[in-house]
Amino acid sequence: MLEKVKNPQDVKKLSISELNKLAAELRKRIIEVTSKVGGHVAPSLGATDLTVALLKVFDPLKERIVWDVGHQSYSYKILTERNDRFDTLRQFGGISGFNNRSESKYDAFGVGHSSTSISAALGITVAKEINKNPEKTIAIIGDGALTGGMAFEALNHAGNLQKDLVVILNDNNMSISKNVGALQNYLTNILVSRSYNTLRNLVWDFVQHTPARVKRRIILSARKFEENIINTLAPNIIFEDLGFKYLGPIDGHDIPRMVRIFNKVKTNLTGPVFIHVVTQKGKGYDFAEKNASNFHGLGPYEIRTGKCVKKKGISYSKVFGDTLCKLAEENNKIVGITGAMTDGTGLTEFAQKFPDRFFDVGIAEQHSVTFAGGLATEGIKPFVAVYSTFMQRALDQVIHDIALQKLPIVMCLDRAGIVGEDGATHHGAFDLSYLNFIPNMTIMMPKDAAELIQMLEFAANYQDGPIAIRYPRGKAVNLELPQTQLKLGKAEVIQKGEQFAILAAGTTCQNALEITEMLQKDFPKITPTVINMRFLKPLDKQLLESLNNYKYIFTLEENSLIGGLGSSVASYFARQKVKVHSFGLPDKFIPHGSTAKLKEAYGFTSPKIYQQIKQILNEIQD
Ligand SMILES: Cc1ncc(C[n+]2csc(CCOP(=O)(O)OP(=O)(O)O)c2C)c(N)n1
Repeated sequence: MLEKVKNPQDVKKLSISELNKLAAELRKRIIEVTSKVGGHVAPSLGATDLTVALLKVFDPLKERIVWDVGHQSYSYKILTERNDRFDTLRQFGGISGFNNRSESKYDAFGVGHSSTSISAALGITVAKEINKNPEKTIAIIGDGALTGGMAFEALNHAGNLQKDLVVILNDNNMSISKNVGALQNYLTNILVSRSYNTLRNLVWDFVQHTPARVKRRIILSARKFEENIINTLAPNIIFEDLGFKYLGPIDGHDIPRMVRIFNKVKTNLTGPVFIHVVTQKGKGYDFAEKNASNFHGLGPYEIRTGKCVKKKGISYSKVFGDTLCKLAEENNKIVGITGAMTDGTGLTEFAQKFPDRFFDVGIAEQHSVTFAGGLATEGIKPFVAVYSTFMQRALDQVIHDIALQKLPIVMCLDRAGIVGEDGATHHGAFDLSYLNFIPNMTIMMPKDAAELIQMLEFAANYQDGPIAIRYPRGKAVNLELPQTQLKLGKAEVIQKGEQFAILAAGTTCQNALEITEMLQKDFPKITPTVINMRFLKPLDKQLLESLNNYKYIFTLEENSLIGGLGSSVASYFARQKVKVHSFGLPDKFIPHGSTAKLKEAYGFTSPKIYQQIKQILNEIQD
């Protein structure tokens, strides 16, 4: 069937039984491709029936459909003219794992970070009205994404504006792991009182089909009936109180029912509508249903066994999690905080061992930081583990709530640098830049796993302001260099040379060592000084001063070249003769692809960096 269904117009021609068949084929296709390239399997399988029903009723080029995060939209991608490219999912030069306006006219809004869909869809709705376009706009948001502050801000605005916005809640009771928070408890309560809602929808259905003359009287009576009797069976629907018409809960795998309700919404209802759809994460693939959290996002796997193909080594996240457990055993003031990323940040064991000192705050990075600030004012030592890219959300909280008050929280920024297949929305390309300009910040960059442990121990005992520690995704490396003492604002000299120095940030120390080896083969007379900077802030100015009479300084960092180590070192030497040449990430959004391919394409491998250094040295020697 997928052979002949190329676009949403083709979906519209299908009968209900054909739609069910289409959903089964979509699932098969998703499993086939993701088993080879990895990806967000469980979210996309869970949203497949919903996608089919949506496209049966709505026209995405007219109504516009905004997905939240976009990780659940693989079926949508396949049905919007991307089936022939679906095998290239998340690979360099292939289609993205999220929605992207530059990839397809069907993608109404670019996504990757959570909780943006209602805001964007509301903007589109208002723009349509200004442009005299009567079509509705649709936002699809998960229960996890609904825990994010932006979603509440948008609901608040939308309920007041009363425009034709349709919000579909894809409620599977899961974020990446189990969803948390009072709102999720509330959604579960709604499910429990399902019979109430069924009855209520019957009343609304009936009202819609009565002549206008009697409609008003019936609505008034129905409201009274609802207030007096039915509300005693169930909680008030919060979304109705916010100005939405609430429909649901609806079985998100019952395609005919969804088609009926979406048709009703399309033709009969105006103003903001909230449709509560209940789905099962991973639906249709046994392993993903049973272990939805593992199948949220993963690398290639074997379809028959559901097992990952690649063996994972010990990651930096695991080193962080293990060390924090150890530190928390010694110090009962230490707490761990994450924003819906317990597994990803390595805090699973901490959560089990210290349930009273662990807080998953939901997809609420801003809140996580200020919450930690509050804890710190009372002498608690919070470690906030957030991916580098998601901490972008909390910039003002870091500046205003933490740094300004010099509160000693520790921000553990995982996934710093290039992250690979998740692409531009997920690379940790900016943290050094967005933290560097903040007064009172201490910024540390471990060169390897052993140094990450040292830095966490240092941070646990540091009381003089906030600390950020940034480390990359993936397998933890140990450079097996002799361990030296860690002192605030002091770099580590790995090799003492003369005239040329390589200053490396964090794990680029490994590149510095590889480049040094290559250099000594081609230029045996040159011995460069190799420095592990350890701290971007405070910058080791005493050490920089000792390099004043050098000819060339090369800096390495897996961060944007604007605002990071290279910028700081270049501005320090601005009035000196020494020339600073910086290697890092360009002033561009880096796309998706394997980390190895991306580093190759953007010149960030040791041989490629060395080629440029060699050229510079050849020019000097000429
Ligand atoms: C700001 C931000 N923080 C964290 C994430 C990581 N993240 C991606 S999907 C997800 C869970 C989303 O849950 P839900 O919206 O319920 O969708 P589901 O996967 O269950 O369908 C999280 C935490 C993100 N994308 N953006």
